[in-house]
Amino acid sequence: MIINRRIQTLDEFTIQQMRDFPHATGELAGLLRDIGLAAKRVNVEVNKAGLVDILGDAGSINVQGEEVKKLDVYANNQFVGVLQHGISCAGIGSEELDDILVFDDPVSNNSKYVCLFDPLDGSSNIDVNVSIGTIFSVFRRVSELGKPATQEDFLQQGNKQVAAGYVIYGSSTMLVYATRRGVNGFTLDPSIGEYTLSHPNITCPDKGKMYSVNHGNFFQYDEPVKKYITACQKKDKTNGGPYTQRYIGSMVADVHRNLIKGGIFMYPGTTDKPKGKLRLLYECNPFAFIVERAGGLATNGKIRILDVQPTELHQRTPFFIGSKGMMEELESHLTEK
Ligand code: P6P
Repeated sequence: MIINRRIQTLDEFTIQQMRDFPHATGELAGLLRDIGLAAKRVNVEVNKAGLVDILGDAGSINVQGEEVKKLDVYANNQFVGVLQHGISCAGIGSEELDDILVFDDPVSNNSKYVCLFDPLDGSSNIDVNVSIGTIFSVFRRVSELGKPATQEDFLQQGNKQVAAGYVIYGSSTMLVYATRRGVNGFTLDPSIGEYTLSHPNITCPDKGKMYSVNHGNFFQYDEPVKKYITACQKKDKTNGGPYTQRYIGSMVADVHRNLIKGGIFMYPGTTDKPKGKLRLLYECNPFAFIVERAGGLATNGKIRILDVQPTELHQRTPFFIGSKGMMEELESHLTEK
C-alpha cells in the first residue's frame, strides 16, 4: 500500500529528489535543510522585531541578559553558525562580512559547496513592518577538495550556480529555491515548524502588468530607461499598457510578487551611481538563476546577469529582471538606435 502524503515538507521533498537521483550524495539536500533551519531562527526574531523596543534595541541587553544584535547581524550569525557546523558547506560570502569566511576544518574542507548570502535584505523596512528576506546562492567548489575553499570558489559566473533561493518574511514565511530541475516554494507551517510545499513548479508569467522601479531616481536614469518607464505608463493596446507601478523598496518582496504574478523589476544605474545599488553575487545572481529557471529573464542592461564574470565579492550591478515578454520590451528600448 502506497501512502501519498498530500503535503510534502521541505525535508520530504529534498529526500524525494534524492530518490530520483540515486547518485546524489545528499549534500545539497542537507545544505538546503541547514539554510531552512537558520531561516526559522531568523523568522522568530523578525516576527517580534516590532517588540525590540521592549526587549531592548540593538546594542542593548535584553530581558534574557543577552546583547541585542542588529537583526541583519543576528541573521548572518544564524546562517554562519548552522553551515559552519554542517557537512555541506566549505565557506560563505555575506553582505555582512568584508571578506569570504572559509570554515577551514577537516569536514568543511571536504564539503563540495560554498554559499553566498544577503542574510537580511531590506532590513531597514523591518521597523515599519514591511516584508524583508534572505537571499542565497550555492556553487560547487572549483578548488581542491580536502583543502580550504578559495576566493575563486565564490567569484564564479552566476550560470555556474547549482541552486539559489530566498526566504520572504512576510504575511507568511516562504522559502523558494531553484535548482536546474525547477523552482519550488515552501510555506512555513508554524503548527509543525516545517516548510510545506505550497508552490510546486513555479513559472513566471510571460507577460505581466506590473513594473517596479524607484521613480525618485527617474531623472538620473539613462534616456532609454526613461523611455521604457514612460512607455509603461502609456495606454498601449499592443502591450496591455498602462502598467501598474508597484515598488515596495524590499527587493525580495518585489521580485517574489513579480515572479508569481508577472512583472518587471528594475534597479538601473544612475548618474550618481552608474553601477546601481544591488550586489551581483548575493542579490542579483541568485534571483537571476531563480527567475530564468521559472522562464523569465535577467540582465544588467547589456548582457545576461548570469554571464557576468565577477571580479570582487561586493560588486554592484544595474539590474533588470522579470517576465520574458516584458524584458524583451525593455531590451528593445535599450538597443533602440
Ligand atoms: P531604494 C533594500 O535596501 C534594497 O537593497 C533592496 O531590497 C531594495 O529593492 C532596494 O534596496 C531599494 O533601494 O534606493 O529604491 O530605496
